[in-house]
Amino acid sequence: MNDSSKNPLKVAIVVPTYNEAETLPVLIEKVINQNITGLGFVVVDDGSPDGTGDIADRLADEFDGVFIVLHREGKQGLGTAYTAGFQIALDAGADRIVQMDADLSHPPEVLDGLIGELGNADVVIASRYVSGGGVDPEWSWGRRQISYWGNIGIRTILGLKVKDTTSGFKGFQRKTLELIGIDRLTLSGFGFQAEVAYRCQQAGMDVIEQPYVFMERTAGKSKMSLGIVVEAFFALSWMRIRG
Ligand SMILES: Nc1nc2c(ncn2[C@@H]2O[C@H](COP(=O)(O)OP(=O)(O)OP(=O)(O)O)[C@@H](O)[C@H]2O)c(=O)[nH]1
Ligand SMILES: [Mg+2]
Repeated sequence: MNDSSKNPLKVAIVVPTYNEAETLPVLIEKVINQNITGLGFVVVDDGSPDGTGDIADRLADEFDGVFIVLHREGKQGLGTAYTAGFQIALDAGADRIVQMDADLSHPPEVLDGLIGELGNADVVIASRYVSGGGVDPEWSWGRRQISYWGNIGIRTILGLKVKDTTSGFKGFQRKTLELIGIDRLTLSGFGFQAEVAYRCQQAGMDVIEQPYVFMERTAGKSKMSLGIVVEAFFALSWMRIRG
């Protein structure tokens, strides 16, 4: 952690990592290059065997501002990584909190607009499924169909207004995370993203979607698994029934 009083924290970028040694430094550099006022980082690493945690510590030492690295023991899932990271960002005093993956699927160039829109909304979701958004042109027809229809399925199950229900690229005003109660979020994997969108809608938050083009990871490995898909389907259905 490098806590500089010269650069007080306003915008915290929360990044969960598991074996992202190649992409994390690139992501951090690209985000820094966006020249965001009051920028800080929270990285939550689950003891990545490839040394991502050490790389995060080095990046934190080099950064002139708030950069907190949480080291957890063993892979504990995306959901708890995010909730732990959100809590750290709130405790550090961030006004705006942005969640992003480490694998460069989420283009940092979108950040400026996304953070700016947080002046007009409680939540801004970077979205593949609004005009101007999209997915990697290299994606096969089959992959596009799975993503598109999976997303429609989740929208229907949860009755969500938001178009991109599983986007992991979102910005929140501080009060939004305080209101939805991050300690009651339970899912991991992409189900977590839909759960957050659902809790925001339930809490009556103003949600804006801003287009972006999702790019496939070019390094490292996906942590997506059948277990995550099954969890999302059953847990989200149960969530809707229970309310
Ligand atoms: N700390 C932590 N981070 C995780 C865990 N699982 C995934 N991540 C991170 O969460 C982000 C999203 O994970 P991905 O594997 O890219 O999952 P995805 O984007 O749904 O799947 P792809 O589209 O295949 O990339 C990445 O930055 C991962 O390193 C975990 O158990 N713990
Ligand atoms: Mg990914």
